[in-house]
Amino acid sequence: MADLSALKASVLNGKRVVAETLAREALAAGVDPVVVMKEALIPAMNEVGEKFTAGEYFVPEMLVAAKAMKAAMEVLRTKLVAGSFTPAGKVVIGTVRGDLHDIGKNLVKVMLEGAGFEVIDLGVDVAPEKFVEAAKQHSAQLVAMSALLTTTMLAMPDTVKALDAAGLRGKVKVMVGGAATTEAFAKEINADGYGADAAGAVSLARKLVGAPA
Ligand code: B1M
Repeated sequence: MADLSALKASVLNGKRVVAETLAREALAAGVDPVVVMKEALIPAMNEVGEKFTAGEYFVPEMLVAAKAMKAAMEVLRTKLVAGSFTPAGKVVIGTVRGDLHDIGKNLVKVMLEGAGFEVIDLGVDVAPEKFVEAAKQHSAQLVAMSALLTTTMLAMPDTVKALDAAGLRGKVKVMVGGAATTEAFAKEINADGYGADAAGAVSLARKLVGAPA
């Protein structure tokens, strides 16, 4: 039986090798990778955030936890993307200007790939003009932006405006997400949708490109 609570604890304590091993064991025991994410990895990072807010964790603890989370996610990745065939659509994804948080964005990327989307990942700290350039270059149907900071979410409306100015808004839908954002914020900045989590991001992406649910 896979020990998801030990996996959660390994991420919380920044034990990268243990996290990687336990993620492998969970898959070998036949646990659905989505369950591993929902029951171990995401709750672990949420708890890291709570500890940071409470002053129990500082940036170094957050960093090692993030590294352990990434290592475990990398193990799940192959299983999550297995089974994709014809691309459901092309998505350009990135974390917005000034923001270096990429765990949630990577999770959304992997889930989109798993759902059959072709994903062009621009990484972190992506300027509005980079999103525009990539959307044009790859003829993407969707631009997906992630922001974790209340300061950096303000780069999202700049990107929407830049896509507008480049004449792309008729061709490209925009979805936003990340802990700093909300449905109301998405509406306010004239985005086409908001994804609360990685699974929500997939349903929304399907809806926005008109792919079957
Ligand atoms: Co940062 N950090 N951090 N951090 N960090 C937060 C976000 C914070 C909430 C912690 C806190 O105070 N409780 C806080 C932000 C406060 C605010 O603005 N309101 C914060 C801060 C303050 C900072 C620094 C400023 C700290 C400092 O240096 N003093 C600094 C900023 C650096 C920068 O970006 N310029 C900083 C740095 C870091 C680390 C580098 C140490 C590390 C990031 C490592 C990395 O990503 N590679 C880090 C981490 C790990 C966190 C917490 C603990 C965890 C974030 C995370 O990975 N969560 C975080 C606290 C928290 O959120 N609980 C915190 C797990 C991840 C799966 O969730 O990214 O929300 P999330 O993604 C979810 C959904 O939001 C959604 O799906 C995902 C899966 O469900 N989603 C989308 C995400 N993107 C989406 C896009 C979509 C749709 C859905 O469509 C496009």
